Amino acid sequence: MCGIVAAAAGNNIVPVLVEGLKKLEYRGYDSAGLAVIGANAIERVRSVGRVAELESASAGTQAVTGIAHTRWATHGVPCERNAHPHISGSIAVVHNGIIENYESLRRELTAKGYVFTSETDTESIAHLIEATLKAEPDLFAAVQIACRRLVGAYAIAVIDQRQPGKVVVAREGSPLLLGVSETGNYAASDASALLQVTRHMVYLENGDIAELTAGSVKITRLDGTPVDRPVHVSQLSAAAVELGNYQHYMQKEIFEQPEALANTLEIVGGSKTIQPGIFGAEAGNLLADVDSILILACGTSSHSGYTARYWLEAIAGVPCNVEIASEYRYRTSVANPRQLIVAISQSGETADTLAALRHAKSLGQQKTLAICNVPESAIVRECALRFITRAGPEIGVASTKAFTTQLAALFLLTLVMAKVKQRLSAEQEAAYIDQLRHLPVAVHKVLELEEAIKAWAQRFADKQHALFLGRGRHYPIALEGALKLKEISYIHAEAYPAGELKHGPLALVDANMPVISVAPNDQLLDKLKSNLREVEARGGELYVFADADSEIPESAGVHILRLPEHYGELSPILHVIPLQLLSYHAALVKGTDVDKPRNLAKSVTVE
Ligand code: HGA
Repeated sequence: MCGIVAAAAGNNIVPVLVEGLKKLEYRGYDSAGLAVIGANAIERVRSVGRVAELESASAGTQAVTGIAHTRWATHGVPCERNAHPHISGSIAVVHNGIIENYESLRRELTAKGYVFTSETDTESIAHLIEATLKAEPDLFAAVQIACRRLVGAYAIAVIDQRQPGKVVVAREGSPLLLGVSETGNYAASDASALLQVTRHMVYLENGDIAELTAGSVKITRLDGTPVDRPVHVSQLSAAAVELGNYQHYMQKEIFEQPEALANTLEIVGGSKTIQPGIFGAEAGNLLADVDSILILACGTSSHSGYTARYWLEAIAGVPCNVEIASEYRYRTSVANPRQLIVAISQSGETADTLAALRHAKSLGQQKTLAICNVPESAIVRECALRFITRAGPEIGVASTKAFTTQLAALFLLTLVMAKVKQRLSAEQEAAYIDQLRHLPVAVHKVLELEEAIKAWAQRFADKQHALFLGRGRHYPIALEGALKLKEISYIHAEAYPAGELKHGPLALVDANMPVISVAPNDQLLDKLKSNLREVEARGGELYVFADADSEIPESAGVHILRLPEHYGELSPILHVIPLQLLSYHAALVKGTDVDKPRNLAKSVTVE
């Protein structure tokens, strides 16, 4: 979601702010802006659209202290008036998150004479800090006092024309880190924005506030208690966030999957067995007492959870439920302290998943496991156990390599649980490990289907709707295929377990409704074939992803692509790849903004 960059340095920081925003573009945004401390007044530039436009509009602006922002609107339409920074008197503020008590603050500040010029919740923070400065002239102290009055989630950065050379930042709920160096100090929503100036990062905790100048960093809690936060040297490679020879990040990330899986599975090494310790030192004891699993996630991560449910129940014999995090956190549920909570999130900052995890813990569920792609993220820090997928930075909004590496992690969890429950022989374990090890090669072969899939995509571009079918552990893969297609090509797509077809969606099938089916050669194939006949009989156009040995004949209305290998339990990991490619190429034909689909954001840090 929206991105923040802030800088206090010894030389002109405008290029650093702009470059930082460019690195955060992947998070999704609709407008951008920056403000710097000028010679006589705050200088602010805002624009609706791309950071490149902000860059042109701010050409010639120079300063040593400033803040910048990409906004993904939550309160008020995307327009210049609502774009950040927001100014009140001598101060300017950028904000990521949602202030829940903004209406009462707005009433209070309006009564004091402040005039609101935007519809955002953020503007109330600007006026609140300005009002506080009247009694407490020090910016750091005033922001502390003002933040204590905010309810909701925020990461903010503030500058004051009357206190040049200083940036104050604070976080509660939304991500924010500092980048420290000898020539200046910086803050941003994630490390990729600051690699241009430093590798030395300090991760702020919720409730932290920091003051940055070119030569100093001070961090306290909101009540003023000083805190020491360690400096981490970021291992993120700048090249990992570059596009290289690819046209889009999504394409790059689809093709990085063999490597991402190999890196994620490296933890298994050359061994023939898997130890619980891959989930953390405490895992052996903690998992021994687990009687069931509840997976909490949103979007694509929930689809990896739904797939894992089939594995966990079939292979490990552990009852497993999957719940959409935003639903779970608000319903009254029956707590089970022996249940393992698995929170899955690419960024580890997904607001709903984080809140659902905290809700589970507040109910007394202390057995928690994070499956995330970002080691220093909030979800990882707040779980007892963790597994870090090693997909590398995922920039495209539509998740691809994060999904397949989550599946690999969840399969490892399945094997560990099966061992704990004594349901896995040494031979079975070794065979599964061999299959896992071979996965990168198998994925590579599936990627070779790209040319054939491109031809299919041509036929999709003019369609309004599409139906995805799957059965068993491939039903979640159909869900993921439908989500990918709607996210980036804006073609309306729905997924059904194929057996449900006759209970409703068959009514929609005609020549204008392509039906995409995931049809691996498993025990449900014969049932699925009957479902496909039902579509064919109604004039529907079928696109089937089958295994080499699934005997489904091609005919006028039935197009078949065969995956090179039949992959048993791990087949969902292979079958999602052609669906990713299909969505990608359909979006290319339609000419949509593949990496930044309209209205969507990458790391969903608001509720
Ligand atoms: N609520 C603020 C900031 C939105 C945000 O954090 N987006 O990711 C606004 O609507 O401007």
